Amino acid sequence: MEKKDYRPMWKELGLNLEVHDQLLTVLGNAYKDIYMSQENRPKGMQYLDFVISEAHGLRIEELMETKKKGNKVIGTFCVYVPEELILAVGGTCVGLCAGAEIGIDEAEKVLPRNTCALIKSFMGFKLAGLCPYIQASDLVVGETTCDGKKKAYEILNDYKETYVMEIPQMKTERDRTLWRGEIIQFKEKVEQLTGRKITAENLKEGIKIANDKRRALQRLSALRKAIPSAISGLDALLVNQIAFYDDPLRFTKAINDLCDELEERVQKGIGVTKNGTPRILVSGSPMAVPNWKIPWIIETSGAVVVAEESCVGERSTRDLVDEKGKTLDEMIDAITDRYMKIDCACFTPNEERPAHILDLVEDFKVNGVIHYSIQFCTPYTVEAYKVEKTLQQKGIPVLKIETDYGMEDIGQLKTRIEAFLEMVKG
Ligand code: BJ8
Repeated sequence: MEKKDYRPMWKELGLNLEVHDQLLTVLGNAYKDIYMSQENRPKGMQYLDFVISEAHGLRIEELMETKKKGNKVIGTFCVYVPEELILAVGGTCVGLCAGAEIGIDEAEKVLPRNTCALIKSFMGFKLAGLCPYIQASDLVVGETTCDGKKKAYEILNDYKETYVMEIPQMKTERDRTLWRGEIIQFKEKVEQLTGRKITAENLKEGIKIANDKRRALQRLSALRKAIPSAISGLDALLVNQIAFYDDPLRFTKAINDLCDELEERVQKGIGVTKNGTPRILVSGSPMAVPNWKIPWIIETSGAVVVAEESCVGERSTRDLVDEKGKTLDEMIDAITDRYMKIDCACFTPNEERPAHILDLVEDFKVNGVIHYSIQFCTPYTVEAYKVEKTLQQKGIPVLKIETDYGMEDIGQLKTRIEAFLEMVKG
């Protein structure tokens, strides 16, 4: 089928058409090489292949359609932004482009070179005119997680209105009070932006939509415990990545269908790996589309990734919002508590995270952990020490990796990962 020409829409959104074309070509080729070359993929992945092929096309068209109906689109960069409040008023929450090196030259005009790749990427996407999601957004919501992000949002605000939520750095009662206040203030911001009131009824619905999506992802995660693995780590990562920008109702249905298929595979013992394939947990910084570098190296070196201890993975799907609340106040409490459980390395102390990693190692019968930090990401790079120590004390093999979005270190990383996998097997 002839692909629709979205260039008029991209032009209207103010994208840099020439460079955007180049980006789509690079992405299309990378997807073909990394994803379509995998063998024995579940049929349900065809939906995800379609979504990714239309990520800058049909999905953006859908966003523009919903905007025409008076609904708002809100762009985010962090799993701390409570999407329940956005869904409550018929809004759409989308994760913004932050996983590719393109636009870095533009980003480095306003940011120091030694800024983490994720931050440089979102700034580059905006400044180079390459992210249709930010262009389609009515508001960007940032957060005071790491220093790099919070200072970058001040600059981003010069180009796109950026509302910043204050995230506490600790988890005492006082911090919970601060965070609850932030959620209420954000609720008011959403109400002001949309001209719609958040009520107990619509918030209940928003909570349900977000929870249903998480439940589907939890189902997928649980199915990855099977030996042999019914799905590759690359495919499972893609599902978690697409969760940030697809329509939540359609996505939830598609992932539940995929899980039905995986359940059948598990029952029949059908897998994408052979017996004895090392099972790897990847832990650390989030991997936004199209950051597939590390799992791709791992899975083309004879191992399988069985879980991601990351915001694009377990950290954002593990906890649900308690649905028992009846009043608005009770629901805000439930949202506050759910988000306070996120164990991002921006918190201190962050003892929950090593404990969660140990649980994952046990539950998923993990043979080794690869700790991944985006280069210049201080929170995760520093916290890697504690993670490594905890794992070593239990005799669990661990490899620490620090890298950016570039491809220059692929050979070196492959050598290190292959040596690690040999050790894990031995
Ligand atoms: S809750 S992990 S999504 S902040 S990689 S920009 S931390 S220097 S992305 Fe994150 Fe929210 Fe935490 Fe999750 Fe800074 Fe590190 Fe860069 Fe990072």
